[in-house]
Amino acid sequence: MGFSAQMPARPAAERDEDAITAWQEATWQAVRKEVFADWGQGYNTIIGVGDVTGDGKADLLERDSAGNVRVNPGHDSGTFGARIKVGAGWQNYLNLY
Ligand SMILES: [Ca+2]
Repeated sequence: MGFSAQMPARPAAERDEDAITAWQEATWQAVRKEVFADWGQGYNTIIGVGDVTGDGKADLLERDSAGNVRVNPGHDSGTFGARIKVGAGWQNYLNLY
């Protein structure tokens, strides 16, 4: 059908590569924040999923290679709380969305 779920068939006509690069070098560097250190070796998926805990704050969801799924509840300060196991048996799924 001429398209891929991963790559668009052609770039957006409105895409301004110079503006994107400038944003990445200036704005993104100023606002990015380390939320965890030395993290992720045991995880094969880490995604921002919105609010799954119901408190109105965005959370992180991660899956380890054994298929366990955990959520780190987001805080107003831009940090995340300790992980909470919310599922198991998800190792056979290629992706989580
Ligand atoms: Ca939340």
